[in-house]
Amino acid sequence: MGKGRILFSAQDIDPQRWQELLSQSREVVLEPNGPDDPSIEYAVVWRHAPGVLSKLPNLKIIFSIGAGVDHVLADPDIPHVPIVRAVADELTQLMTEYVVWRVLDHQRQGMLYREQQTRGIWNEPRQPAAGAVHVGIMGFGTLGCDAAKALLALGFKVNGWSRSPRPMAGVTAFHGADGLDAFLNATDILVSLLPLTPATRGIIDYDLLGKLNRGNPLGGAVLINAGRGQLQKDADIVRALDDGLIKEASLDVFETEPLPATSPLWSHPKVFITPHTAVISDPSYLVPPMLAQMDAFERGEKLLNMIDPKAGY
Ligand code: NDP
Ligand code: OXD
Repeated sequence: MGKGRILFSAQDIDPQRWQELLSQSREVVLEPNGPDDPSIEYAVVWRHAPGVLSKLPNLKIIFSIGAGVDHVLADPDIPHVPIVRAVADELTQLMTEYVVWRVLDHQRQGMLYREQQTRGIWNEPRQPAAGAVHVGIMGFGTLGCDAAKALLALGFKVNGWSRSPRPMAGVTAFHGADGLDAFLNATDILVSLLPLTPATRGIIDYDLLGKLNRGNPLGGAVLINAGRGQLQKDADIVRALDDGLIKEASLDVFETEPLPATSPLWSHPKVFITPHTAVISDPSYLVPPMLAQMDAFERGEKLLNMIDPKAGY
């Protein structure tokens, strides 16, 4: 019998390179061969067409092209098969680079320098040492822990917030709803690396931003969100900036993507925008572990990086 076929179903992603790499080991299709195609055993997806997976009678595993699986679980007819999320050292490294880049830019007053340059101003702003700045990482999982290590190596003070206790040497750890306020009060720069789940949707609102430590050596609190856009309320971020609850924000993700042309975030002088590119999921580092997991699964081995559908991540 041949190896199980793979359905590749992804919106806004050119399938060509994915197909090329996946098909080195197994046959890949972009459409099932009829609604009940029994030959498809695996699906590799990014915002797949809702309903397409539930019709496949022999589907064994769903692989998410993203580390976040909210796009998979958004399908109300998702079949009861294991869902494996994207985890790769290269992906983690890219996110750590993004976090370090943005934290350093805020700590070293990059926005102020850029503004001064446009006006030809030679002025030496206040630049607190890394050791005087507390970075709070909200979502202390694969990506959050790696970013924390890099920030600690640069001398920043690091706080972590997770659902369950996640102790790490050098990090002040907080967890659960009960630990959230203490975590925020101790945080000058908030980095969000949370997954989008029913428990985290809309969590970054005006009230939360008001709990950050704004009396800090940076001269105000900062938000960096590279988790998911629907964790945040875009309008609350604008209001928090205008009311002085936070002084600056770096946003990679937005409630609606692409960010609508009418959004006030585009032109806000205290907002730095990247278009959901903190990490670009490249098939060259995601396909090899996917194919290896398919083979391992067929040998009866345990799957890695499976999500808990009840928790939503
Ligand atoms: P992980 O699953 O490894 O980590 C998630 C972390 O969030 C864990 O620490 C978890 O707690 C915590 N968490 C989840 N729910 C809650 C909650 N209700 N309260 C408190 N903490 C919670 O995920 P990754 O680190 O791999 O990825 C994180 C997210 O980053 C992805 O889900 C995705 O949305 C986003 N992402 C964005 C990218 C981009 O380009 N902008 C690229 C890649 C990922 P616990 O440790 O207790 O389980
Ligand atoms: C991810 C993403 O979840 O790219 O991996 O957003």
